Amino acid sequence: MLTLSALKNSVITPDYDRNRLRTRMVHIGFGAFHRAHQALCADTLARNHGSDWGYCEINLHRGELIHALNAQHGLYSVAEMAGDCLSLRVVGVIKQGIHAAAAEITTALEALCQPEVAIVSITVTEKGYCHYPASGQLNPDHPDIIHDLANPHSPRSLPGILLAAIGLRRQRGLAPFSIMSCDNMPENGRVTRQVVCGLARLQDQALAEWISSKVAFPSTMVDRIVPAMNAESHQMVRQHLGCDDPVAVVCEPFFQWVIEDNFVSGRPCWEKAGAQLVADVLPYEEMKLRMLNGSHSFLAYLGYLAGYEHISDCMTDASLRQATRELMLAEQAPTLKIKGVDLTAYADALLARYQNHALRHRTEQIATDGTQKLPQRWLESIRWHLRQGSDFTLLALGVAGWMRYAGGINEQGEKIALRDPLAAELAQRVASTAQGPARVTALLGLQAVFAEDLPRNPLFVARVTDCYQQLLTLGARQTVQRLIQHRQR
Ligand code: NAI
Ligand code: CS2
Repeated sequence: MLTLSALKNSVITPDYDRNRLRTRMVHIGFGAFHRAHQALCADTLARNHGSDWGYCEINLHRGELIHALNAQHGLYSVAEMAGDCLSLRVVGVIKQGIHAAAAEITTALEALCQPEVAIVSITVTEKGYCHYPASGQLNPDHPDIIHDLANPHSPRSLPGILLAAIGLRRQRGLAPFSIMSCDNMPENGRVTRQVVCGLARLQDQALAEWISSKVAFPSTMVDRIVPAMNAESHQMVRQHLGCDDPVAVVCEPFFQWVIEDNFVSGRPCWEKAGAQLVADVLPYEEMKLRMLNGSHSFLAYLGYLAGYEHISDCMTDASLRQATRELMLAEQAPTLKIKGVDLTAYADALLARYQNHALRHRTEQIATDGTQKLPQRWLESIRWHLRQGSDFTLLALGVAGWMRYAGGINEQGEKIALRDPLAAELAQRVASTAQGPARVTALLGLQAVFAEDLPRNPLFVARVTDCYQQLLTLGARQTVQRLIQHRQR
């Protein structure tokens, strides 16, 4: 357990008065990313700028981390690693943690209804929004939404808990809060508004209208690579920290946060800690989602199939590295609207970040939840190319790589531990088809992912099928190698 007295001298600790902090922000989704990003940013503000913006943390699902956090009085450590250089810091801005499983749901709702709460931020992964990934609209058939419609006062979904809290605040005459998604989706504010208002419309039209006029849903672009912790990274942190910290995270030094400046009840001066406050986040979100996350997913599927365990291992393969660079510059960059950013320099900086071997970022981790990620990372770009009549071979290869991965058996004939909210549907489509064009057609039939247009586009279907067949006959490593050699001729 982390205690300040056990720490090594080199560790930076909160040197501000923690009692001065007020719980003005509630965060839902106390995962690795939030600990190394938004919470760290609030810590910088408290440390260097006298900010009193503190956090209450809510986890809707797993409770272990929340219990460990509370046992440490809200303290935990963040290790920034660049190659072999490490710096460790203890974050002190968290005042309380709540695990909102059924028994504690009232506590969670009360925390959200404290008068001074001005912002609710979110990192619950894409699947937490209970939406259709292709359209960003609420999926009313989602099991958690069905539950929340029947039990609006003890909800278990993100839209359900937000709606219940907003309803209570309105009833009690309290000011609304701003709801800020920090998940990797384009227009994450719009998606959050859609799922909350979508659920409200199914329950209470007047509340839906109140939300539309009173609650702000700022969008954000967030960037920092924060891999899942494992025994090895915990052991490494323990060595440098001086004690165990089950809540610790390891991350890269890079940090970026672009926030739509649209808050109804105030906000911290995040700009003092390096965030950019802008009127329109979408160009930044699209740049990051397509260049970074799009290339990450490409490396996740192709790299995993080629036998690479980590993103940094993929970077040692010259063809895969070159294919990733071309994917970013030839097939993603042209689709972007952002002005004033040197996209070649951005792509090269990403490749340099991917080389950070200290992060041990597993390809299998990034490969999870593919059905929730593909639309924003690849499919919108493919639609752009189809409209322009331009080449999208590498994007098609990415989609084929995901299909090969979703097949559930790797190139060594071993079972893949597929983790995806649509895993059952994927398995059913896989089981009913042999590997080959029929499998491609079956997987393209997932409307929540590919919508109606892409499966009907003969060029798209042909490109993906061709890449899929190559992956079956040549394997991922040789397919990528051949493609790059062919392009260099
Ligand atoms: P994590 O696995 O450490 O944490 C995920 C959090 O989401 C947990 O608190 C979990 O309880 C919650 N969650 C999962 N499924 C849920 C559901 N159906 N409903 C409600 N809550 C649910 O993951 P991590 O690293 O914190 O990433 C979370 C998200 O943050 C990512 O999916 C992404 O959208 C965003 N992000 C992550 C980055 C990273 O490098 N880890 C960087 C940029 C953004
Ligand atoms: C990754 C992201 O897990 C994934 O899908 O692509 O979490 C990525 O590490 C972050 O977005 C980097 O900011």
